[in-house]
Amino acid sequence: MPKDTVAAADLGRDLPRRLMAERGVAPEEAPPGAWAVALGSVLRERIGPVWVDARRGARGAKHVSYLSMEFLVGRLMGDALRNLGLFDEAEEALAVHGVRLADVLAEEPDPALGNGGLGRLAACFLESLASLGVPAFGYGLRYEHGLFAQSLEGGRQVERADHWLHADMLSVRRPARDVTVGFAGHVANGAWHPSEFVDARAHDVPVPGWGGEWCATLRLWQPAAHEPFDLQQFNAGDHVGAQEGEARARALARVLYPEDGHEAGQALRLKQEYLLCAASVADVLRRHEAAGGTSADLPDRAAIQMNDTHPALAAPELVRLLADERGVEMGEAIRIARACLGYTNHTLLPEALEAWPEGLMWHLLPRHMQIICEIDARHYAETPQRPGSVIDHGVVRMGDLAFVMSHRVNGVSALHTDLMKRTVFEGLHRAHPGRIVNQTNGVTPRRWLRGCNPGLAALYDEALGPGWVMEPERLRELEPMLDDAGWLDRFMEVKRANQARLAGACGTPTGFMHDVHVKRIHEYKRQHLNLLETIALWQDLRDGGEHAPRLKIFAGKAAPGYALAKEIIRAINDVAAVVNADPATRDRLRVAFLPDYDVSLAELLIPAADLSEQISTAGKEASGTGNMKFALNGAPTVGTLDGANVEIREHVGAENFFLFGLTAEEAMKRRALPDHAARAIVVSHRLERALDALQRGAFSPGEPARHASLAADIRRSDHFLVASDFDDYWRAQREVDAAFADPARWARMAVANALRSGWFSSDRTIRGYMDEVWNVAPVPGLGSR
Ligand code: CBF
Repeated sequence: MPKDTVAAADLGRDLPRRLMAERGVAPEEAPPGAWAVALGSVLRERIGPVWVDARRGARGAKHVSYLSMEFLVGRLMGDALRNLGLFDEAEEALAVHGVRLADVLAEEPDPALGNGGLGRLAACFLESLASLGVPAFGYGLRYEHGLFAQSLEGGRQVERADHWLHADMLSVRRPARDVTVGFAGHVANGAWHPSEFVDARAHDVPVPGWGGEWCATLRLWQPAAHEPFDLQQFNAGDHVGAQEGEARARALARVLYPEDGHEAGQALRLKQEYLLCAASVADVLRRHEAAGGTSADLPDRAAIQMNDTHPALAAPELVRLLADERGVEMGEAIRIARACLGYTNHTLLPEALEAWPEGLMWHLLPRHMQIICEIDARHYAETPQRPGSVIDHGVVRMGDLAFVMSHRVNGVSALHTDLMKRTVFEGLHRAHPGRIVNQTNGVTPRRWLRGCNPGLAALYDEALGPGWVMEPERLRELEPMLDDAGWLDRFMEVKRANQARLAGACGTPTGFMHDVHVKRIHEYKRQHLNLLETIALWQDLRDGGEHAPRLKIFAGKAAPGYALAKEIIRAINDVAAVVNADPATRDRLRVAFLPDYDVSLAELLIPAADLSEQISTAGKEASGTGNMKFALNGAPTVGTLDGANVEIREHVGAENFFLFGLTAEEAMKRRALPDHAARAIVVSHRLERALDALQRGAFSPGEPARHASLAADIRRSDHFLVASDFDDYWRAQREVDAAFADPARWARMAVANALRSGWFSSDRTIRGYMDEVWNVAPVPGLGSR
């Protein structure tokens, strides 16, 4: 267990007291929700001294400021208890009152402050920074309703507002850190005079590191009206209009990713991004100056990371604050900003690389546009290679802006970084060789192994002692266990217990291979490839084929405006309804779509998985982090050579990975053939039959044309090469069947994956950023460096 440096915890005494103080109820009548509030309050008290000490200890040291529009943190209290070494004590203190800690922790809402990998990565990074003892702030927005809560109606995705803030257990309001942010207006003599103002209110979430010795801060900005209430308007009878300012300000952070198919949505998103950047950069400068820093020495004390292009406005904002408000010469301001800033690219999909219309930018951020023009002109003049312009065809290309204004730009897996250099950033890479570096993603083993898989953690503790959680590469020391049948049995016993736990929570059947495909629903992630294979498998079983009994589990959210992704969800559910009801096959094939995929559901699903589906079109998934979590929890991958799959396969061994599909290079060539889909379909009777069943309404008898467009899309355009990869995917899946049919072989594969995936720890990734991007060190005496 981690060293308990937290004030001698007497949770047995404090929890009931706090229950009465916070909720006015006695222990014997308290529901789990009331206990959760009490636990949150006690935790804040326990974390407080560590947090304050960390801030004091970091004074004068270089800080990392991680700017991200998403922080998919998941429930926080369990993690905090574990990292502080208070988990067992909390369990015992509650058990005295007949209450289960698990039930109490389940009362904490899972904040949907992110959409997918990029947001979850940011959360892992903060925890690793805290565990390694690095002074660090995460900066994000406090979305009132997060992404959305997903439910299914008739197999269709329905989006509802997520009301998570009713029980935000750990955050602390910091009014002294509030910032006022301006928009629009005009520029006179190089000075910006905004015409609108919004207050960014600071809410701090503590992120204690492993061992309870250090704590990072997640500072979330909540917008509020600068002038919330117009008394004169109210008294004149316009009672609602008098509060309009408040409604407008709150709209800024009501939801993550407001629909941007219209101008109002675009403006809202741009304002969100600027709100984050303006408040955070102001806060970074305030901290620096409060510690006696000057503009010139900012790069010695502040590393500012832009998580994707979303916070790219941090660059012109920092230049503005230095040049306009502190009188630094423009060229010098740009140089200082660049020395502080780093940019992480997370995707090469053209539609995901932000480009803001110039008109909108001039209207909302006129001074920033002037500065961007200045940056662009200077960059053009300084680079004889002429790599292209940040402002191009009426839009501001935020990827290029972030690149030009960063001293380091990184990709998130070896393949992705290589593709960055060869495709989207080819010109900029030639102009600035050495600026692009790779930092392969990672995940925190505290949450994604110790926390979500206590059975497996106990096995490791027994064999290695608890220290592996900060050094997961030590799991390789257990490789001799690959030849120990008894140990392999115990490992698989844990897997079965995790499947029973999932069954208890979600009603999934046991006794089947758990084949799990969970992530955002997107064509490039190819849930529809898996679905077509499911249909083909069902057809083959009905024809008398023999295959390992499988439960195909899908989960994930589709962006509200992404019609084809929603269509895929509906098709999965329609297929599930037919397949699950078929008495001829239901003992060998089941399909489940689990609604409302979030961090908490992932924590249940991943440890229960036998097989990890990572089947994106090669070249499209920047890295993936789910792939790492599955491998770490002992689920071999069926996957393409895409993103970090490539490195996972290298680590776990090719013999423990079910590879299929075109490589990134081959995929690019294949796509260039105008009739690539037709060519693949004509030679695959199996694919033709599965597509035909979907297209003719075999799974939607009441509405035969329901899935015709999905099938037609594959037949006609198939940009993501579902048809071209289908047969090889089928082959790989049959190899899975054969391996699974041999329990000893499967157990070895599962264990090899688990023991060899320690490299994919976010601690390793963070050390890479510390050395190659941020040039920061842990505070003396802390961290395992
Ligand atoms: O790098 C983290 C993740 O980011 C994404 O989710 C993203 O939002 N662009 C990518 O799609 C993932 O491949 C990547 O792992």
